Amino acid sequence: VHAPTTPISLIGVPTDIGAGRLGAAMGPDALRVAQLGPALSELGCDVHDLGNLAGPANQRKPRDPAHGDLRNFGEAVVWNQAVHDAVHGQLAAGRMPLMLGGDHSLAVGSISAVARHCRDTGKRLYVLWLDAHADFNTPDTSPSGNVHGIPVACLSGLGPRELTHLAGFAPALGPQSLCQIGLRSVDAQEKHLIKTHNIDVFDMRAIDELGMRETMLRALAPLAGCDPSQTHLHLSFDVDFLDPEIAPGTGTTVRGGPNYREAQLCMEMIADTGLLGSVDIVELNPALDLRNQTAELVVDLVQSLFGKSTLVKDLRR
Ligand code: 6HN
Ligand code: MN
Ligand code: MN
Ligand code: MN
Repeated sequence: VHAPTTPISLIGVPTDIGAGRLGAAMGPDALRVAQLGPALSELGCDVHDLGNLAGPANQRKPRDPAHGDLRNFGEAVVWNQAVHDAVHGQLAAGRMPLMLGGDHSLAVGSISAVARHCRDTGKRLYVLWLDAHADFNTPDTSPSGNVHGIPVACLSGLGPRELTHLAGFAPALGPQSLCQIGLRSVDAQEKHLIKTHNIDVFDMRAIDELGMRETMLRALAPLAGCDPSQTHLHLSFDVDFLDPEIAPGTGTTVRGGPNYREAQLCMEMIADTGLLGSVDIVELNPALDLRNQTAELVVDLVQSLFGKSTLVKDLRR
């Protein structure tokens, strides 16, 4: 596997506007402290850190019935517009955006921009969503009112228009374009929505039964034989996908996630497709981490995602 030749743009999104607790706003700097940029340069990638986007502060507003019964709704919209514009600009310039989150609400903006780019260029879009959660609540079903629990619904066309239509059309994502992996904490009403929307899900039970290799073979099967110039794979990587024993630095841990080797294999198999076009790294919360170990783990995994191989017989690196 070779490092992608597309130049990478790191984009910090320092906000926890969509989360239930503070701290994910420090995620971009924790990833920089853990040397994310240099770790990618070391592999031969061309990387530029564009710095952080700016947006409204988190005033921890209560749920607001006038705004979909969500918390910080207006602020989340402003952040997502900024994310959408930045990601769309980088894609149009032929670069690969890598979002340093920030909470998972930012995926509405990033994936809307990717969807728009794919529509503009006639590319096929496929999104892999690695997460302990489905993030498929709507404002009506959300138990928390937190915007990081609704991005998949928004991208599927369910939710407030300000978030469903960021790309200028909706839904940004059809069910054929999304696959979720690692789920183990899904609200009852989310299960209904996943079923009605026919979303492909490999939950932890599936990973237990199939193993990570077979899970990833099946998750990536729709991309078999795809022309790299016509296909765009987006990875939305919520750090709480990982088992909390190895990744404590995130706000909504759920035990029983993938271990170190399973996570590495997952990343290596995504790298092997050669189709990766954009990435979100979200929900890293340095205030809950131990000596930045979760950030360091994420950097290690992202190296695999960008072609670092543990194969002894792969003599390229
Ligand atoms: N995340 N399902 C819960 C909610 O509040 O809607 C948890 C969501 C967690 C979101 O981790 O990105
Ligand atoms: Mn998430
Ligand atoms: Mn999650
Ligand atoms: Mn592209």
